[in-house]
Amino acid sequence: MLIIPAVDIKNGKCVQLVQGKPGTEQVVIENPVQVAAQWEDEGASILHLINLDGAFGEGKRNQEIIEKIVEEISIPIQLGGGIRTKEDAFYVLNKGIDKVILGTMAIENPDYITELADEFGKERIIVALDSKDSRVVIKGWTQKTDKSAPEFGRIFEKKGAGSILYTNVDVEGLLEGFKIEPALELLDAVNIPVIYSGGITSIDDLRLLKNTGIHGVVIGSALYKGKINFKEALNI
Ligand code: AMZ
Repeated sequence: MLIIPAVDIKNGKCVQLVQGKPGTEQVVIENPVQVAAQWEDEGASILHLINLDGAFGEGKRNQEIIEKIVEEISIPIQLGGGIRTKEDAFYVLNKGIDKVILGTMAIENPDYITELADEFGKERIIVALDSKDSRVVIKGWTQKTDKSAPEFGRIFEKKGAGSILYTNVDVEGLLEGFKIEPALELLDAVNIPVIYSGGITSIDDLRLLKNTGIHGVVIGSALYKGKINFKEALNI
């Protein structure tokens, strides 16, 4: 199981929010480039990079920092947040980003998934299914759709998504653990790899997920708050 550290950028800083709400910053670190380099030094094999301003509709922010991170580190990067047009996806996939994470765009224009998968290879296309009260949410988690993650998962697998990033928004950033059932329902529904995120708080949480067939996990707050030691996590 891949253990993937998260660097979420807002206003040029590395932050961790509670349930994705602006203003709830529980971690604020000045230099995201240094933070990314530190995860590489500690043995990360992939970096999960989110442009939170982009997810909130301000895609132009943080571009320089993202480019600097691409320049500084040599491990693959999966980037999400504010990739809302095909052109946005083309741009970053041609600029050193290994995989794009598509949330809002995938829901609004599912056929773009197919076009991007045809152009770049499906393994470079991750669809984000962020779930709140059992419904997928988009636009920085402010807008609810009418379907659940398993329902969208089936659709997007057919459209050519290479993998799914599933986030349980209900528990994200709370550091109180997570519910396994919604993740299992999604795993049952699709045959492509699923990466889990949201509420992971302990090494025991990781052991539980490892036994489910989950492809990888994204960890944020628990790493920054010292609840999980990254090197220990890599060795489970
Ligand atoms: O924290 C949030 N409010 C938030 C967040 N972390 N909102 C969206 N995102 C992430 C999703 C996904 O990886 O988990 O941004 C990406 C989706 O962005 P977009 O712009 O494609 O919908």
